[in-house]
Parts: sequence; C-alpha cells; structure tokens
Amino acid sequence: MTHAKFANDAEIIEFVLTNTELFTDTSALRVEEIGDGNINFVYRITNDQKSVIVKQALPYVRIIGEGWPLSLDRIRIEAQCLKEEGTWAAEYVPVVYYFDQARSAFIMEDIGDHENLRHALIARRPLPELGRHLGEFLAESLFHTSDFYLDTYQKKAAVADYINPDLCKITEELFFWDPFCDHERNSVNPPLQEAAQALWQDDLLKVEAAKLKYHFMNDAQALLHADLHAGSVFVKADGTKVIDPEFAFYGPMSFDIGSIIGNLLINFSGQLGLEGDLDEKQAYREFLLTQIDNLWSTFVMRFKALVSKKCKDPVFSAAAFVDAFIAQTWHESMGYAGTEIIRRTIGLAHVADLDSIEDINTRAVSEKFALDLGSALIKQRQDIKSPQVLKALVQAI
Ligand code: SR1
Ligand code: MG
Repeated sequence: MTHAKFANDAEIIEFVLTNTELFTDTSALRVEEIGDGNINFVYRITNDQKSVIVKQALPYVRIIGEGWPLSLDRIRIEAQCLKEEGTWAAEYVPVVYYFDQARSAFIMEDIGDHENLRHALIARRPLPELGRHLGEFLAESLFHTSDFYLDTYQKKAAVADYINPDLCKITEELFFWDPFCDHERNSVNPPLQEAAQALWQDDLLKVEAAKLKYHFMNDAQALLHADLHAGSVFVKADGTKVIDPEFAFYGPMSFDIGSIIGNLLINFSGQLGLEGDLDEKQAYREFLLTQIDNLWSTFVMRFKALVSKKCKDPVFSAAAFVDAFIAQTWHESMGYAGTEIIRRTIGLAHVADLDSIEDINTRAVSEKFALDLGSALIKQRQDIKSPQVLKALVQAI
C-alpha cells in the first residue's frame, strides 16, 4: 500500500474540513502535533472553541524508524476497534468521525480535558471511579466480542477481520522473548544487572512465561485492546477513556485485564522511589490495591449479568462454567500482569513510573521490587485466588 504522510499543517486541516462538518469558522484553525507514543503521529486541530484529533500511521515504528517496518492495516484495525468498543461501552472511548484508508488516518473526538493515566498515577491523583470504569469497559467490550454473545459465523468473521500479525509480533517479542534473555533491545539499569541476570537463569519462570505466551498466541476468546497500559487510558475526576487499540486482535481476555492491573502494580512498585511524602505514598499504594479490587469485582458482576441477559448458548450460560471461566481468567490475568511488569522494567519500552526516579540506586530498589512481584505473579498465578490474596502477596514482597 502506498502511503501519503501529511506534508504540512494545511493538508491536515484540509483533511478535516473535507471529511467532517465540525468547523464552520475555518479561519483560525491551527495544528499541534501532540503524539508522545512509540508508533504513530497524532495531531490536534483546533480553533480554541472546538478541536478534533487526527491520528496517522506510518509504515514503520515512529521511535525506531524505517528499520522496523509495520503494516498500515493497524490503523484500520484501530479505528474499527474503537467503533466496536463504542457500540458496547460508548462512555469509555472517543467517537470516531471518519476513517481514510489511503491516508492511513482517522479523525476522532478530542479527549483533551482528560489526563494520561500514567501521569495521573505518578501525580497521585484521587481517581475513586477508576477501577469501576475499567471493569465496566472490560466486561462490555470482551463479552460482546466473544462466543458468549456472537454466533459461530459472526465470531469467525471477526477473528479474521482482526488478524494483526505485525503488532502481535511486537508483543510476542517485547513481552515474552526479550525480557527473559539477555537481548540487545533490553535496557537494564546498571545496579539491577545482577537481578536481571538471575531472572534470565530462572528456568521455572521461563516455562510459566512460555505457557502464557502460547495462550496469548492461540486462544481467540474476544477482541482485545491488546495494549492496555496506563498510557492508553485517559482520566478526569469522573471520567475514563480508553484509546489506542492498534494492537487489537482476538486473544485471551486475561491479557487485557492483566495488562492494566500490571500497570497499576508498576505504579505501586515505583511509588516509594518517587518524590513526595511517605504517608501519601503509602496511602496511594492502598488506593491502587483498592482500584484493582474494584476493577475485578465490577468485571465479574457485569460479565455475569451480561451472560444472564444475553448469552443464548445453554452450556456457555451454565453458572458453574461461567464461574470456572471467570476464575481461570483471574489466574491468567495475574500471569499477564507479571509479564507486563517485567517487560516494562528490563525490556525495551520502559515507563515513567520507574524511569522518572532519578537516582539509579533508588530506582533499582523499586525495579527489584517490580521484578520480584512480576516473577511471583507469573509463577504463583494459580495460587492467587482473589484480589485479597494478591494484596497479601504484594505486602509480603
Ligand atoms: C516498539 S513499540 C513499544 C511498545 O509501545 C506500544 O505502546 C506497545 O506497548 C509496545 O510494546
Ligand atoms: Mg499506543
């Protein structure tokens, strides 16, 4: 596919004016490049009264360059997935106004009154509804794209429509390969070298990570966001929006649930090393564990309600099957939380919850906690029966 990167601001404005009717006064429109992600270009087009976002994909990874080519089909997948999620969980995703295949770009609602969740967590913002919102988003989007809801033909067509090999390959490598060996793409804080070396020698950990990887690659349960880290979530006091589902594909529900729980636990791991008052840090750690509990209890309640109301299959709706499915999803989520924590600590794509701790020795203390927690979550996932057991595990490390 040829690619037509916007050459200048005028082209971006023209793209918005031609394909939407959002602006009547076009004289004062201006463009800001606001993307801080690893992969794409994101622009805000505004006249100070109104604004929209244009997202454009390039045929390679933005932070790496042309040496890491990437399929442009990901932008179709992202726009389509946002629309699908919007059907079931409209409150939690931006509206997509227009998608243009030739431009590899789409136009969507500006959620600029929200803040990136990672920044909000680092700033210790009170977000009492966070867990409930995430639990509702996950239950609605995962249930309605699974065999609990779709018929045979709808489900198989959806799996085919979301085949996303380039983006899955990134995850297969960055989550499940690099961090478990001394890979050149890894980035290890020098005082953490010894702990990383020990992790690379841990055969039991590698076996359990392999099981999770295999499950990720082969269990097409539902349409996943598939990159549900704290940078893909935007928040304000009473609202939550989930963006950036370009990694979307059909995989195990636990991967999404575990990824976002992993990000809350990464912030937990970094808290003591970050700036601020010790009592506030401890209180925020409690808040994070409460939000994990809220996320999971909301997910379970909403998922079960949806099965009762909408699942037509007599065996999938059997209560004992649903209970067993949910219990196994929790265990696997703990494992995927562990893989997310480990790859963000010693892999390629680090996060500010740990990296913004300036002193490398103080940072290494938080990073060691993260590695120990990640390893325990992977190896002991079948023993972690509930958020309460998770809390006890976290406190024991
Ligand atoms: C090269 S891409 C690195 C990471 O950024 C994305 O948001 C995904 O999390 C990916 O693993
Ligand atoms: Mg992203």
